[in-house]
Amino acid sequence: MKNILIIGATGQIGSELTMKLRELYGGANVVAGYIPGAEPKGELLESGPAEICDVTDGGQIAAIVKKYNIDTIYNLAALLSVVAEGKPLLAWKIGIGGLLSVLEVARENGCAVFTPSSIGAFGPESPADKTPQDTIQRPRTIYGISKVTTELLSDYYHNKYGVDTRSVRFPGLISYVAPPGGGTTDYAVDIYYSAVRGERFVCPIGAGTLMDMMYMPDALQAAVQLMEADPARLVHRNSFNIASMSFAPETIFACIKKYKPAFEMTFDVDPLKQANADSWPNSIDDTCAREEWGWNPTYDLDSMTVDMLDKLSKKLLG
Ligand code: VAH
Repeated sequence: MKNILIIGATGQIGSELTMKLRELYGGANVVAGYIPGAEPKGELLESGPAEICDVTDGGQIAAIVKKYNIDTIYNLAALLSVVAEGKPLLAWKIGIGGLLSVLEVARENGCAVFTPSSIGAFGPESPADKTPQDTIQRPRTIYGISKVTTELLSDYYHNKYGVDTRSVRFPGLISYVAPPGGGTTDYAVDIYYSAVRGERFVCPIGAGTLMDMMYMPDALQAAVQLMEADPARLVHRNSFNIASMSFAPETIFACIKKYKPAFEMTFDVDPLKQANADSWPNSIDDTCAREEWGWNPTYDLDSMTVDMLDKLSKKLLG
């Protein structure tokens, strides 16, 4: 039986991953780690244990690992690309200082560790179309630099100490439960909120800007499936390219408009977000994930749009 700690359990990914893992492994076996000011609420609070867990405090992590006999840590604590660019030292402290705390606790206690990377780990020199699993990575953002370092440190702890570290390079994640936390791809979430509220959407990303995106259910499945994969099959570990769809703003707008004919969009490009987006892949090659652990997404843009509009209508309009 798995005993799991999720660090960052009330964030965009964590709030849904915690519930999925509790369904799979039992509520009592999945500890929601959070920081003061981001306390778990409602079903997340009532469905299992929760502990204050500051990713930069190795002692706090170790105490929780021992208290609950944790064997798997999902480390989701991070500042996303836009917020990180405004607070680079904090982004590094959380992303890398925090990761080292987690890896040291995992090394001392025999825990497996999942720490997400991102398509933001690629840069302008990386091939932009069908970006390969193994290629040059020289991102220009502190977010991307921290994600490349995350990949290298996670591999280091596996190769040197045998820690079972695994990771995927998430694209932009789209969900309706918890809002994203200040990323370049947030527009692909915000556009659905505008459509359901009957508001014109002002898009901060320019027309024609392709980015990989993924619906949250597929992202959660990827994390769980990778951590359950047979280690003997893994040629790679940190970090797997995974992909499901790639689109530009006008494409997602046109898809939504099929179901919301009155929906309108204009552009007001945010230079920082656009610079990030321009430095990231247009599409990525996820052959290795498919071959090594059976990655196979289920949602495309149309089925995601139908589900997002349905779920947000119930959430926002009752
Ligand atoms: C961000 N949503 O925009 C994140 C993601 C690929 C982008 O890592 O920062």
